[in-house]
Order: sequence, then C-alpha cells, then structure tokens
Amino acid sequence: MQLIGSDSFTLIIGLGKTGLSCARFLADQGKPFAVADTRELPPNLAAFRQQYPAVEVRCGKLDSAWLQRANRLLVSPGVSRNEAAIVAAEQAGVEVLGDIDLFCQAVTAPIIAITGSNAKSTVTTLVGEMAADAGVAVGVGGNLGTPVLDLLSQGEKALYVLELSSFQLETTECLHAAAATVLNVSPDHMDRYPDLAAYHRAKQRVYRNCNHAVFNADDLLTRPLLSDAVAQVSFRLGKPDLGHFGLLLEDGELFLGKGLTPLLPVRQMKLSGGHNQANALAALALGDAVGLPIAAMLQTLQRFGGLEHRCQWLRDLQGVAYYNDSKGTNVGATLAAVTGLGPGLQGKIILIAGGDGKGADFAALAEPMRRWGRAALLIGRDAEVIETVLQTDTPCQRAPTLEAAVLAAQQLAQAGDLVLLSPACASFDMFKGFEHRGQRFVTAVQALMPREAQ
Ligand code: UMA
Ligand code: ADP
Repeated sequence: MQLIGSDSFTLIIGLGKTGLSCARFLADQGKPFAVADTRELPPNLAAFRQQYPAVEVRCGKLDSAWLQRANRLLVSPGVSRNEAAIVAAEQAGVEVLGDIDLFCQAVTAPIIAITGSNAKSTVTTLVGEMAADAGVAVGVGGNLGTPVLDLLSQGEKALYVLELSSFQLETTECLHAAAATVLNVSPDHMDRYPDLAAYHRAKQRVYRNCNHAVFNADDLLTRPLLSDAVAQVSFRLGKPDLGHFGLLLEDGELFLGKGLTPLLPVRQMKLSGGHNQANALAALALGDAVGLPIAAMLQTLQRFGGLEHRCQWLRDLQGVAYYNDSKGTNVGATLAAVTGLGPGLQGKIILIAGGDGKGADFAALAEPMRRWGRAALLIGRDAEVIETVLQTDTPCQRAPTLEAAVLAAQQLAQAGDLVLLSPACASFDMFKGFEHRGQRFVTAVQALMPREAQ
C-alpha cells in the first residue's frame, strides 16, 4: 500500500477507535491512506505502526499543507471540524467526512439513527434488543462503543441501529435514516460548541433525508426542522395525539400507549423512573416506524433492565439505597436522576457529583436538590463551581477522592435516603472514563460496613 508521495489519498484524523476502524476499512478496500493525530503520542500508535508499517503517521499539531494534499479527510469525532487546519483544507476543496458517511455509502439495509443529549445508549440498546427479539438480524453500534465500520464485518444485517453523537453528526453528510430521532436536548459539550444553538444544529443533522422523524413532544428543541412531507411521530410523558406515543390513564392504571390504544402498564416495564418511560416510548415509536411488531417490542420492555452505570441500583445498607449513575456526565442526566428518583423516596438524596464540567452551568440542579437533596459531596476539578451553585440551599462538602465521598455520604445518610453517584460531569480529570468511575464507586459501596461495626 504505497502512501507516501501518493497524490490521491484519504487522511484519517485521529488514531482512536474510529480512526482504527477507518484504517481497517480502507486497508480492506486497498485504498491509500495516511493518519494524523493531534497528540504527540496517541495511545494506539505502536500497535498501529506494527500492523501498518507502510502507512505514514504524523503526530502533533496538524500540518495544514499536508491536509491540503489529501483528497479527503476522515475526521474522528474527538476532533472538531472547526480546527483551523481542517477548515483551511475544506476551503481548499478537500472533502471532509466521517466514519458514518463511509458506513452509509457501504450499506443498503435501513438505519435507525438515534441522538440526544441523554438516553442515547439506553434507547439504542433497547431498540436493538427489540429488533433481535422480533427475529431481525440487527447491527447495533456507533457512539455506544462499536465503531460503525466494524459492524460491516459482523455479517449481513437487515437493520442497523446507530447511536450518533453530535460530534459524529458534524461530519455526516450522507445519512438517510429510515427512522431518526433527537431524544432530548440539554446543554452538553459546551467546551466544544460556541453556544447551545450550535450544539442543537449538530443534533438536528440526524433528521436530514430521513423517512420518519421521531421527536420528543415535551422538548421543543427536538422538533425536526423539516417539511410536513416527512412522516413525523412524537412521544411525550402525557396523553398522546392520535397516531403518536404517550401515556394513557385507564381505570387508575398508567399505560404506555399509542393514540387511544393502551399498550403496556408502565408497572410491567423492567426499567423504572419517568425518564425511562420516555425512553420506552421513543423506542416503540422508532421500532414502529420501521415495522417492528408492537407485541415483540412490548415483550422486550418487560425484560430489559437497562445498562450499567445508568441509575443502577447497587445495594441497600441500613435502610439506605446506593445508586450508580456514573454515566450522568451532564446536568440534564443528573437532573433526570434526581427528579426521577427523588419523588419516590421516604428520605432524601445524598448526591455525589463533580469532575470535568465541560463548561456547563450547574444552576438547574439547585432547585431539585433543595427539594430532594440532603447533601452534596463534591469531587474533582469543578467541585468548587458546583458548590457555588448548590450551597445556598444544600449542605455541601468537598471530598478528595470518590472513596472518601462514599464514606462521607454513608455518615450523612439516614434510613430512607438514597446515595446517588450522578456527577453531572465528565470523568477524565480523575478516571479513565465513566465506566472506571462507576466501577470505583461500586467497589467503594460494596466495601461499606454497617455503621455500628466501624
Ligand atoms: N484526540 C485528540 N487528537 C486526535 C484524536 C483524538 O486529542 O487527533 C482525543 C479526543 O479529543 C478525545 C480522544 O482523543 O479525547 C478520543 O477521540 P477519538 O475521536 O479518537 O475517539 P474514538 O476512540 O474514536 O471514540 C469515538 C467516540 N469518542 C468521542 O467522541 C470522544 C466514542 O464515544 C465512540 O464510542 C467511538 O468513537 C465509536 O463510535 C465515547 C464518547 O465519549 C463513548 N462520546 C461522547 C459522549 O458520549 O458524550 C461524544
Ligand atoms: P447517552 O448515551 O446519551 O449518554 P445513556 O443511556 O447512557 O445516554 O444515559 C446517560 C445518562 O442519562 C444516565 O445518567 C441516565 O440515567 C440519564 N438518562 C436516561 N434517560 C434519560 C432521559 N430520558 N432524559 C434525561 N436523562 C436520561
């Protein structure tokens, strides 16, 4: 594979999971490519060089002249397409795209595309399981973890369910989903976008050229900016319009429903909390749009218990429940956890939060914490920023480590309370990722001894 000196090559930007999947894809096709990564020492460099010794890799600051010699740039989601060298290359006529575009060009099976600030992974997994339960050969991936191009080596599929982040959507031009949704929009990644409008614009790209748009009628920002010629179906946590999804009250019992038809009592869902009813309705609307049988989808809802690190119950100790919501990496997710769990409690919530706040405004947490919180234990880089917002109404303590926060939470908790790790922040200032943070929390919680025995 001759690359150096080639006057027609694809330049992959980023040597993470996406970059590696792009390299495998292009190598399989015998297409010339090279790689740039803005880091001096990207994590996969040694293994990559060993596997592709002939491929040129340049690390560190992007070399603008080199980018302009490529005929296309395949930009990884972790790199903004507003990087000066990328913008300059695009202005010089170099095509800029991402792995999602390559995938869309390679497959003919219908795609369900799912984005939103929160609940993407839950809904993507749920829709994937609904399809599998209905006997459909389904590929599930994207931001969830498996890069989309790696799905191509998993055999022929009749349907793809993709979780797409705003980062991925920034570089996606060719998506034409059979069904697409923006589940919800609340501020996230404000360190990457100049304002909420720019983030919202990136999310809206999921609807481009879709056949069915599924939106959240309770969240204006999810409404597709499309003509009425495109089929649009909504879901809401209230009475649905005809043909749309929502909640119906029948003889005092709350049901998931479509139009006037009750489908499933919410108490039969394995997922709990109001936010998960919204997630179930979104999944039903998406599955219905591509023709999955409702009966099979309702079966899935009765057994699907959710993903690790998302409002996951861990244990009860001396009347105190411990919940791991390490995936609560933005204010919207933590709000959903506090307002979803708070009303059902006899006691109050002791919230463990903090980390890398990605430039967020935490003010929205103050009122629900005043209402349902007993205290907040704050960790990580932005502990002080969160404390400034919460301390007027909620007692706050700083903790040097997550383990110290768990011990302090146990001391403060009373029977009937719930200790909730829902950081409202990214984890990278203290941990390798949200899973690492969640696992550390699980270990600390499992190690707690009853208070009398200490
Ligand atoms: N990086 C650089 N320079 C580079 C390339 C990357 O500094 O040249 C940094 C990025 O800023 C980032 C890290 O390296 O901190 C990884 O970036 P990447 O683009 O190489 O990421 P991948 O390993 O390819 O993983 C990406 C998604 N990561 C990001 O969008 C940051 C993964 O989502 C996704 O699972 C994977 O593709 C497969 O599709 C993770 C994520 O955190 C879970 N997503 C964000 C979120 O959910 O909030 C959007
Ligand atoms: P994403 O992939 O978008 O990050 P996840 O399904 O991993 O979504 O959940 C992320 C966080 O969002 C978790 O903390 C979870 O408890 C919370 N969450 C789940 N459903 C909702 C919802 N409908 N609205 C707001 N937050 C939610």
